[in-house]
Amino acid sequence: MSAFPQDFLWGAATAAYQVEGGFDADGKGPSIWDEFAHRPGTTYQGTNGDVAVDHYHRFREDVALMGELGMKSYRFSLSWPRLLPEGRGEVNEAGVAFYSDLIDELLKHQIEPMITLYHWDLPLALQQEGGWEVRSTADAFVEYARLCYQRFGDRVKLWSTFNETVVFIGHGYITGAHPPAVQDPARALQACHHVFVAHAASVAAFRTSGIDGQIGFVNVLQPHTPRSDAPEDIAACQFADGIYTHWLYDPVLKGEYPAELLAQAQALWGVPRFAPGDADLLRNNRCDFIGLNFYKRETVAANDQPTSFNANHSGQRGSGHQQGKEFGVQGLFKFVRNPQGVYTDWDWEIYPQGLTDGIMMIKARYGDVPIYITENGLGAKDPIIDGEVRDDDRIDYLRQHIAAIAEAIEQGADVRGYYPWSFIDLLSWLNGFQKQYGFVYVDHQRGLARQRKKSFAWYQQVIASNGEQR
Ligand code: BGP
Repeated sequence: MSAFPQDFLWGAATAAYQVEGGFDADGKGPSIWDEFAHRPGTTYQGTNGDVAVDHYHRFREDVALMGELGMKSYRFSLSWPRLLPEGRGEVNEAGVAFYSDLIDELLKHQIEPMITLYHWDLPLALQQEGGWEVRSTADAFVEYARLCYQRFGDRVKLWSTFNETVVFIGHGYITGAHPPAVQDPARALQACHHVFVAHAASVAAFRTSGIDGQIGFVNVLQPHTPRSDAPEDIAACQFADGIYTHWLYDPVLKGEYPAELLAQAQALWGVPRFAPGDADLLRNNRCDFIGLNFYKRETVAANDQPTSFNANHSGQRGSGHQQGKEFGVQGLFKFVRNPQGVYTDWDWEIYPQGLTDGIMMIKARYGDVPIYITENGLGAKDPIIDGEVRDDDRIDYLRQHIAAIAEAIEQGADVRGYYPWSFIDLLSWLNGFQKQYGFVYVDHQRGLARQRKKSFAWYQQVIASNGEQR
């Protein structure tokens, strides 16, 4: 018998900026990524999302492929500036119509939409007013969320507010690799606080909207393992858990920051500053579910040098182990290469057991919260042999991770869905189109023609057998 419940949501995921294109079509406003990627030197070979894979114009063809694959659910994000070009105020009805048509098309194929409200493409107009560093952006987010509930809530039951705070705040405000390219941990923590406030206030708005659905938050799941049994490596590992997990999960699942770390951050940098009512807002608006994006684990060692920040997207292809920018705090921890580890070409350790362990760690700390695996996948340059995209490595990767989820379910975790990243080959934020993740290949030499990969037929059979044949 399958480990997976009958109503398990076998899906796949994408994000607006990475697939849609149509960056200035039909009244869409610019986002911070439109502006950033147009600056020379910011992305791999200057690639950007102007056209991406043109899903904006080809969504019917793409949804037909999703239907053929047998997907039960599709996780995608909405572009805030496509709906509200200035971030607030006037609504772009053409943008509403696009998402409305996409949702209808999905439902026509019996595919349950799962919406992410924020996958990093902040309206540029709001960045010009201070972005996440100012509280008014959180207010604008709630206005945007309400608009989405009103227009799409009759058909969409699964919502999440934010995707991966650790990445867009960490790279946006510590390493500077993502927009707005700031390098200041204190500013990062205040911006992050406004994200939590925006999340909690939009959960509150969801609860009063009358939508018969669930709302959650999507985080990177990055398990840590100490390099050795030495007490200093174990302590370093616990500290990494505190920063990469507790800081980011506690506010949305427990409704409060981890007390000790909060006290340390406030003593060191004076942030995050709370406005009156913030603590209650967080406490009263916890998530219905948590989305976990799992790609890799990190091995952690003690460090007597300044600690660096490091998350998905830091690594360049074949650069050896990725290095992040410094937090500016002496001697906390560092990530090191695991000599026994198997790594992707982008130096992300492949460690499926980490997914089981990570899910069980979430259950142990936060109780029986429903879980969706909202991203998981292998970024690789796929081989094309005799015209076929033979992505056997991806099949292997996904197979092992599906087994890891089955294991967690058998151990009692409430996992309700699996969304491999990604449905289709799309734009990797900093790596252009060379880092592929999809079941569907896009031929950039032949007018963005779609082609099913070997993994497409494989995943079709996984879904049809509810995970038994893999
Ligand atoms: C996650 C993001 C996705 C996607 C994925 C792969 O962190 O949520 O949007 O980009 O990582 O990352 P990359 O394209 O850098 O390999």
